Amino acid sequence: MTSNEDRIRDIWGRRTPYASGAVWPQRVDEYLAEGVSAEHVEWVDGACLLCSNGCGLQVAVADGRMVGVRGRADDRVNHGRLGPKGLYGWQGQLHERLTTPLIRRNGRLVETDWGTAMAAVVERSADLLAGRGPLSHAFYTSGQLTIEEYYTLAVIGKAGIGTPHMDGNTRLCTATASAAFQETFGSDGQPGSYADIDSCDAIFLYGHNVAETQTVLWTRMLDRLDGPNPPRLVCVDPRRTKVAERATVHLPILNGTNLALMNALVHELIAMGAVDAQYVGEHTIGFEQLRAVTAEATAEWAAEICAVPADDIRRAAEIFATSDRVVSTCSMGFYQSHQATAASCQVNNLHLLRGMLGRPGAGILQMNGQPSAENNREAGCGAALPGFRNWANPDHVDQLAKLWNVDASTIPHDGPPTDANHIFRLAEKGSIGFLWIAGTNPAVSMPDLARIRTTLSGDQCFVVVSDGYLSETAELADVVLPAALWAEKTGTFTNVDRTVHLQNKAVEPPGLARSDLDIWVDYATRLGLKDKDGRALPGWDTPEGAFEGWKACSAGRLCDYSALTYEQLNERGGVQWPVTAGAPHGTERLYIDAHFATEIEYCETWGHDLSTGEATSEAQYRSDHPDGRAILKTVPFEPAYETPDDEYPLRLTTGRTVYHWHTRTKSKRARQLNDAAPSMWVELSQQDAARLGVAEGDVVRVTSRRGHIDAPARVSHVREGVVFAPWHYGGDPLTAANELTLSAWDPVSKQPEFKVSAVSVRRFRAGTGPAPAPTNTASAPAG
Ligand SMILES: Nc1nc2c(c(=O)[nH]1)N[C@H]1C(S)=C(S)[C@@H](COP(=O)(O)OP(=O)(O)OC[C@H]3O[C@@H](n4cnc5c(=O)[nH]c(N)nc54)[C@H](O)[C@@H]3O)O[C@H]1N2
Ligand SMILES: Nc1nc2c(c(=O)[nH]1)N[C@H]1C(S)=C(S)[C@@H](COP(=O)(O)OP(=O)(O)OC[C@H]3O[C@@H](n4cnc5c(=O)[nH]c(N)nc54)[C@H](O)[C@@H]3O)O[C@H]1N2
Ligand code: SF4
Ligand SMILES: [Mo]
Repeated sequence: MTSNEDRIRDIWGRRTPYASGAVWPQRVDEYLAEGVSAEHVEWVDGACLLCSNGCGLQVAVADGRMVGVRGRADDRVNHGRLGPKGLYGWQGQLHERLTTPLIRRNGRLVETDWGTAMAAVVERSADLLAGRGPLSHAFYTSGQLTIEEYYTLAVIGKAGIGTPHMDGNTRLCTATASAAFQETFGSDGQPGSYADIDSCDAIFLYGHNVAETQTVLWTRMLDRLDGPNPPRLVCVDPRRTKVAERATVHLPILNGTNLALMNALVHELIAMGAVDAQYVGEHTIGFEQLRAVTAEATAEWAAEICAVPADDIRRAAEIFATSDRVVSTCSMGFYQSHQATAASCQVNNLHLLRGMLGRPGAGILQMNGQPSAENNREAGCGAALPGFRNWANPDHVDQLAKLWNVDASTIPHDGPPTDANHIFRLAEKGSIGFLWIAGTNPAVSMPDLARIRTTLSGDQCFVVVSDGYLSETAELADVVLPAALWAEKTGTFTNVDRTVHLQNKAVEPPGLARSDLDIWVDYATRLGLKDKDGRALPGWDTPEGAFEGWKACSAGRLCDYSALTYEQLNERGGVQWPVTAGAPHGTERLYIDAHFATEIEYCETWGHDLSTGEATSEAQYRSDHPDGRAILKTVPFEPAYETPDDEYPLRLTTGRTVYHWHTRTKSKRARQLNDAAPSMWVELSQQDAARLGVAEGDVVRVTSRRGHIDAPARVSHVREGVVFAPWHYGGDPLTAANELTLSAWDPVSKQPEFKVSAVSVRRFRAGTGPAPAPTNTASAPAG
């Protein structure tokens, strides 16, 4: 047991090395507020909700208040460990919470009661539905709510109101993971398992700073790296992250060049004769096309574009070619990019070419970032039908119509559902007149913020915000509803490797705050949403009722929860879906028989052209005969939307630091986390800093075509030509990285391009000391 040690300084804690094939040792991490003793608290089971890793934990409660957390030793995900956010982040929930609804009167938000607030919401909603119909309505939600909440809103939005305008901030986060799974395997759904780390002989991390963003997953990798027969590690990241420091090969490619690298890795693998011809022949289609598109993509060709040595690209390909069990992870460095889906599909393709899937140690982890991003996708709360159903397949729509007892015509399926980029565009123009935002803070997290602020503050669209705090977005709303947060309500959520956890309610929410589930059921009731027989939609008002509804909806689909119960989750901690009568304790890996979800009656999509985003027709899909085989596809590399020129000569990329969670609503209110990274900085390479006459700590102005920010410079190990900015520091337009980013997205996943904008940097004024950036992370000072 390691209690109350300084896990700000020692981010990953004590090593517990282990050998390939052994079980990852337990190590229980605990943090209790000062003066609290472990004997005097009650422990409530749950899991951490501060990233997609989903570490099992228990919440310590004393006198009705949260006073600490400790990891669950028996949980399959973390074997007891917690990282800095997990240990300290909960304290942020104790401060500056919203405790009453707010309503805008004469331009100002004033306190009100629930009756008044909900009446205002329902009146506007009912008027618009009567006058302009369902297309006037949009719901923009989260990757941080519970399955029960997502599924409840899915039923309200899709069966009750019937609007196609529903999406989650998962669009900004893991839309590409979902898209890449659909294009390759026919359906969303993570094939691999965290247990693959225990026996792999190589790990490839593509645009994934796991050391800071899934700290406990990194401790698992570190424990392998420090044990006997460690895996070889390949890291693709323009910064020298802690991952890069441990890598066998680090490829610090220019941001925006991922697909060039991936096409070269595939080219070199084929050239080395490392393809498992039997596996490819039996279980895939599209090999000849893949070979043709990558025919010219040699290591030398990619080296020019990515600005890394050709030999390093070949070494990486060799590691893949000579390993028997590779784990690959892919994250925002790949997903928030102009050819995001294509690059991420190439990661899937490498595994297929070597037949490395569905067995221990050989797995793909297309990452989720947020703790329940997966659930928004599967429950159909966003731009998808529930249960990975295909909106273009009338049988799938009929299944839902039957389940919900509504007309199939109510369920939006005339065309693809609306993505968040377009929802905001329609709200900007007023064609969406009612926008409900829950569990996300787009006034900081969306690209091109000046535009988002105008959209949210204008009169053309009525904006409802449910949040636990008065966020930058809530400040612009017409009605603000105080939401219960994690551990103040009961509900389930699913992590990266399909592990479902149940968080039991541990404490009461503050003041009048209510759970999102309660709020949405109240809204549906007041609106009078009914099924064909006049029964209330949704037909539940408790988390367990919603969970039962979701189980029925998921039955028979890849994400099948039908045999999972709250009891089992409480007994065992995490359980991996699918959980069915045939697999009552869950399923470690998908596709162990190499039979994929591409049958035409079953699949979630007919696929897309990865260059243009144009949908493949059903007829075309049928004539390609995937029939359970995976689909190999790629397209040629194209340059990013914005590339450097004389006026904007540098490439900005944005991302995270270990100590903060996104727009910091929680982490800035947790003392240890806030003190560790209190304010904004930007990172420059030594070469660029020297050229620009910038010294450590000098305030620089970073300017793009959209706006500018001012911040102290950290001269770090980011590669030459690239500027890195954390995007956590909203609130002040002069420190919010998204003032600089552009409204552009991948054509298939529609995930915004947060990782490349052209910028100029100049020294603005002298600093007062080193930049306020961490020194023990990727942001460490150079030299
Ligand atoms: N501490 C912390 N942890 C988090 C979060 C948090 O806010 N804070 N958020 C969670 C969420 S929602 C998410 S989505 C995940 C994200 O987790 P990550 O994807 O690991 O996080 P990022 O920092 O956005 O980006 C990862 C890396 O991509 C690199 N990169 C930038 N541009 C490119 C490029 O063009 N190509 C390549 N190959 N790499 C590039 C960056 O240098 C960065 O190190 O983290 C989750 N975990
Ligand atoms: N430039 C740049 N921009 C990015 C990214 C990047 O890498 N670079 N990453 C993108 C990614 S991956 C993501 S995931 C998004 C994240 O962007 P956001 O979702 O906007 O960020 P959060 O700060 O997590 O906002 C979540 C909000 O929900 C509230 N909340 C938490 N729990 C609950 C709950 O149970 N109920 C309700 N009603 N509210 C709750 C929190 O207080 C907070 O205000 O940002 C994206 N934006
Ligand atoms: S790795 Fe993620 S889930 Fe685990 S403790 Fe840290 S923030 Fe929480
Ligand atoms: Mo994310």
